[in-house]
Amino acid sequence: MKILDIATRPFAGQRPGTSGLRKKVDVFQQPHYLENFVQSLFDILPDRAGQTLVLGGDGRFHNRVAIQTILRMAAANGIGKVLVGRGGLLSTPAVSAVIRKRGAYGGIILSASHNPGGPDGDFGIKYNIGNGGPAPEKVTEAIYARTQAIDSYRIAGDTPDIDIDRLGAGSLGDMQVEVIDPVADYAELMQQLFDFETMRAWFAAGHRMRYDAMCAVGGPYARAIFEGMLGAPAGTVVNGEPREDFGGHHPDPNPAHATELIAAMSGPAAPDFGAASDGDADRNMILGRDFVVTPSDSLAVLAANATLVPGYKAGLAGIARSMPTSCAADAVAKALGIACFETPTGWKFFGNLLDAGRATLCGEESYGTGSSHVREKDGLWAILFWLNLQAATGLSVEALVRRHWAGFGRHYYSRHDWEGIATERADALMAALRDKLPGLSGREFPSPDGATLRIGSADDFAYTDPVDGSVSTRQGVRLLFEGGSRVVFRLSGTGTEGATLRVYLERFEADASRHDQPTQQALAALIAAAEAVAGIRAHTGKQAPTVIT
Ligand code: VG1
Ligand code: CO
Repeated sequence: MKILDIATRPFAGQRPGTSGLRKKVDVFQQPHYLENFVQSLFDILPDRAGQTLVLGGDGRFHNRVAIQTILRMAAANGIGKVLVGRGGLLSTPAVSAVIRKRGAYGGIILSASHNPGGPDGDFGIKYNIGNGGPAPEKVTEAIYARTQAIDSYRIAGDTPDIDIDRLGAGSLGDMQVEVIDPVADYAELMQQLFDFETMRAWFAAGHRMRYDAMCAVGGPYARAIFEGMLGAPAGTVVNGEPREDFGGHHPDPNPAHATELIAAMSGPAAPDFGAASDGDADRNMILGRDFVVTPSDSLAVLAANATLVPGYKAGLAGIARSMPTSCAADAVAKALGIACFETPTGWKFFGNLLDAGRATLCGEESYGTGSSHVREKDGLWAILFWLNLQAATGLSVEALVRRHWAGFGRHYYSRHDWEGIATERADALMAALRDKLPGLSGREFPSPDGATLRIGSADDFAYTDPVDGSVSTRQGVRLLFEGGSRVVFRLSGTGTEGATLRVYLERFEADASRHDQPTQQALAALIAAAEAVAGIRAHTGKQAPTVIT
C-alpha cells in the first residue's frame, strides 16, 4: 500500500461553525480540501493508532466519494478499525449510539444537516468524540489551527474502493473495515427506552401517523421502527428513501419547509400524529391534527410527562436548554424541583452536563430535542417519545399541549430569520447592538394591552460550563423584559451564504383565557421593540424576515 504525501498546501482553513465544517459541495470538491480537514483531525488525535472510528452520513451528494477518501486516509493514519454504515448511511444520533455501544474512539459524520443537498447544495463534516457527542470547542479550535499549518496529508493509494453496500468485515491495508446495519444498534436502544407494546396497541386500535423523512436519512430508521416493529400501516413513512438531493426538498422540519406535511395534517381526515426530521435525522417536528407544537413547548411537555415513559420512569436529574429556547422548560424544572441549565446554542454544550449526570433531557428551539441516551439531539427519539405519551395517556398531541399550558402557562414563541445578509452588514448590526447594551435597561416600548413593555436588563450571553469551568462569550444579545418576555439576537453559525440574523421572541402568558392568540399577534409588541432597538431593516436593507418559525 502506497502512502502519498501531497506537498501542495491544502486549504480547508475555515473555522468550524456551530456544528462542524459546512460548505457548498463545489468547495468540498476542490483538490485536498476534505483531505486537509481530515488530516488536521487525525493530527490532533495523537493516540489514534489502532483505535476504532464510526463513519457515516446522511446520504447527500458527495457522501460516497468522501467516505472512500476518509477510509483511505484512516488506513494511512494508523486507525485500527472503521465501522461504516451500509450505503454510507448513518444518522447523527445513530453515530452517537454506535460510538457509545461499541466503545469506539470517535466518529466522523458527513452531513450539512438541514441545508439543501445535491451538486449545487451543501456538504459538511463533523467529528464526534468518545462520549458520542460533538467535539467540544477546544477540539474544533485545535482542528482549525491545524488546518492553517499542515502541508501534507497521508492517504493510501492504489486501493480499490471498499464495497460499502454489503454488510460484513473487510480490510484496507492493516485497517479493518466493517460495514454495519445503520439501523440495528439504534433501534435496539429505542426499544430499551420506550414502551413498544403500548405503542403497537395504539396503532392496532386504528390510530394513524404520518412521518415525513424528507428524502433524508431518517427514512430507513422510521420504516424499520414504525412500520416494522410497531405495526404502523405501510405508507405511514413518506419520502422514506434517502436521495442525494433530498428529492429537491429542503430537509428542514419546520412549518416553513415541511409544507406538504402541514397540509396533510390539516382537516378531519388527517392522521392523529404528524412528524418529520431533517437531513441527518437529529431534528424533529411534532404535529397534531391542525396543530403545530413549538420545539420549546415540546421539551417542556416531554419533561413534565417523562415518568410515563419506561426509560425515564425514575424521573429526571435536570433539564438543559439552549439560551434562545423558551423558558417553558424552566417552569417544569421548577415544579419538579430540579435544575434547568441555560447553555449557548449548539448541542456540544450539553455534553458535559449529560456526562456528569446533571441533565437528563435537553432541547433547542431549532427543532432539536434529546436525552442522556446519546450525546446528540435525536429526531426519531423525540417522535417516539410523543408517540409513547399519546399511547400511554390516550390524549392527542393538541390535548397534551393544552393541558400543559393550563398547568404551566403558555410561552408564546417565534424565531425570525433574516437570511442572506451581507456579512459586513450583519456584523455591523451586532456591533451596534453590543455598543447600545449599557443604555438599554429601563427602555420602554408601547404594548397593545396598555401595559408598558420595559427592558429590565440587557446583555451579551456568556456561559461558564458548570462541569469544567470553560467560558464561552458573545453567545447572543439578550433583551430581558420585566415580566419574563425576551428578545435574543444572534448570527447563525451554520449558513453557507452570507450571514443569517436570528431574532428569537418569547412572551409568557399565565392566563388560560388568553392562550388562543395567533403567535405573531401575541408577539407583535416584542417584534416592534426588536426592530426599534436593532434597526434590522436599516442595517440589512431587507423589509421582512425570510423564514418565520
Ligand atoms: C443551528 C441552530 C442550532 C443547532 C445547529 C445545528 O445553528 O440554531 O440550535 O444546534 O443549527 O443543528 P445556527 O448557528 O445556524 O443558529 V443541525 O440539525 O444543523 O446539526
Ligand atoms: Co441536523
